Amino acid sequence: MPEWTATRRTKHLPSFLDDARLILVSNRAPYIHRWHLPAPHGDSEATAVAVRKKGMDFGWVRRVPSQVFRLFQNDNGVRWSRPAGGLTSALDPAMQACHGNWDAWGSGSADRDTVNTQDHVRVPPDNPQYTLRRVWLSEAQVRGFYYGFANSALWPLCHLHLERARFNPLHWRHYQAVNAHFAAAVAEECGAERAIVWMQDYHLALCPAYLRQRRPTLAIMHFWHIPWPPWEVYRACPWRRELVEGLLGNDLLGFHLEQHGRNFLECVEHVLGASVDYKAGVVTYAGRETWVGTFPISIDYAWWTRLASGRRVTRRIARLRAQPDLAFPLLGLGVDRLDYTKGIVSRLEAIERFLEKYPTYRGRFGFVQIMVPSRTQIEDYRQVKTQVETLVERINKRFGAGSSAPIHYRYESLEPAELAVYYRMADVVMVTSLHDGMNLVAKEFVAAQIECRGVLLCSEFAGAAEELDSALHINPYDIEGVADSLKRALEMPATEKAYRMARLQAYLAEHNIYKWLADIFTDLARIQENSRVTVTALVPVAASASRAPAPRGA
Ligand code: GDG
Repeated sequence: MPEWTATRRTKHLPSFLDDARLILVSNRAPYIHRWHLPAPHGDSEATAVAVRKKGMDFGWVRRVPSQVFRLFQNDNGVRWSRPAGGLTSALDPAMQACHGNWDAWGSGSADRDTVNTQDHVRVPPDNPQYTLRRVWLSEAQVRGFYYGFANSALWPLCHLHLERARFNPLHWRHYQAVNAHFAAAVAEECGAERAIVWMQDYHLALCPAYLRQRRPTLAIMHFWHIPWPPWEVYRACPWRRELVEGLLGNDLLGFHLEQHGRNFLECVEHVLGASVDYKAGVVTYAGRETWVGTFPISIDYAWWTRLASGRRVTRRIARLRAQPDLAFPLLGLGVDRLDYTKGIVSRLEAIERFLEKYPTYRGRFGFVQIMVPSRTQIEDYRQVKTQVETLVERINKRFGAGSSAPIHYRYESLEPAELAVYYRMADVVMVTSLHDGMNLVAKEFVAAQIECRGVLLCSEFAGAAEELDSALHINPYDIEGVADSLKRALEMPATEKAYRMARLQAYLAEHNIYKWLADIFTDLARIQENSRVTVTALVPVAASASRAPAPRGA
């Protein structure tokens, strides 16, 4: 029985929050509403294209006011969905347990039509637990801030793909403006109440300092979901000073791995010449302290296990297994947002090498690659898609016979229940990230392995590898080595597979998303308590071990 359950978390949260309101802030929203038919104000280019393609005339729709349009639409006119991605899938269960308030960009075509006058909507739409406040961005802001600076500069920079990073001053200006816009929305949301603001990720690096200017005494913390690069790479960013200054507006800044935190501290020291206590993990700059801690994110383990145990899943597996294109005795699986950091091309190359080197597996081993569309407006992402599809075609041509092609490729977004089906059915899951903050797919697979018969191949460059020591660790740059590890996984005795999987499960059942939350809030409480003591005593308190963020896995 895991120690940290949703119920226990809910019970303990008020003491962590100390009656303050929790406001979570991220770029991506956990729920998106879309018009099933085109919206009257035509705010979705995708919908417009779909309508054009189908040759339908929805001109009349655009001429009626939205209130009237909504009467025509009825409930089926608007559909909601959860975006794919680690941040929202990890934090939604946490927010459901905390009943806080989540502020995020409203990007769906029906988002404006589903909020009240304060831009609020209760979510999850089918079982409301907390309030989502939608923040509106213009198209130019989305291009400059989201596709531009966040995903074409910071993302590649933090994942060590310097050659892909584009540092464009216009994108930077949009990034600044959007961060200021978020800070204003959050300040308004806090009102005069006591609140804890929890920022998320690389889209909002400047927001903590902007918010601090407006509300100097607010408790602000931030979780950085991706790696922080070493100084030698980070220094390439023309706005390296502004970014770290922005993040030092936080009281607490969390990373998945100790190494990422250390990289951050080194960058702060180099760029700002700030005073850094590496042992305690604290920066003193401009008269205030920012604590840096390590908190490896996790999943709602029990939820995934329950999902995978359902009778519908069992029936669906039987149906899929009966399909001729999946009727292989051994099945591998890859699940990723389409991203060059996930090493999908290397993975396919390793599978090709495996089938070439070990011909007895031809016709006996199939591989399902689920690739979720992501950042499709960025050229680098379109190129990876083409590379992957070319490789899939080549492998299937080389090793396919009749209707049974070894690679079964799905380029689409799937519901978690369908993902659970694949996780439970797989003999092996390949996580081949070239660099990854954590990788939740690795953890979800473990939770869904009800029969303990699958093997996890986990890249040593994914944060998950640090905790998941009973997985087979692989180096995705070593194609030959990955091909051999795949063979080892498939030939592993059933008892060893079960032993390894059971160990991983025991670890994750305890180190789940609720423990992650508890660790972060306990640490924030410790920091706040200490700063209260400091102020009351009016004497400087030296950084002590007791104030240091909890060690990893503690
Ligand atoms: C960042 C960091 C870090 C997958 N297909 C669908 C879908 N998913 C969900 C999975 C999983 C998530 O997306 C992907 O997890 P990752 O960890 O690979 O996430 P990134 O998007 O790269 O996120 C990463 C994470 O933040 C958390 O801190 O682990 O290192 O890069 O949860 O289940 N979700 C939906 N449809 C799909 O088709 N809705």
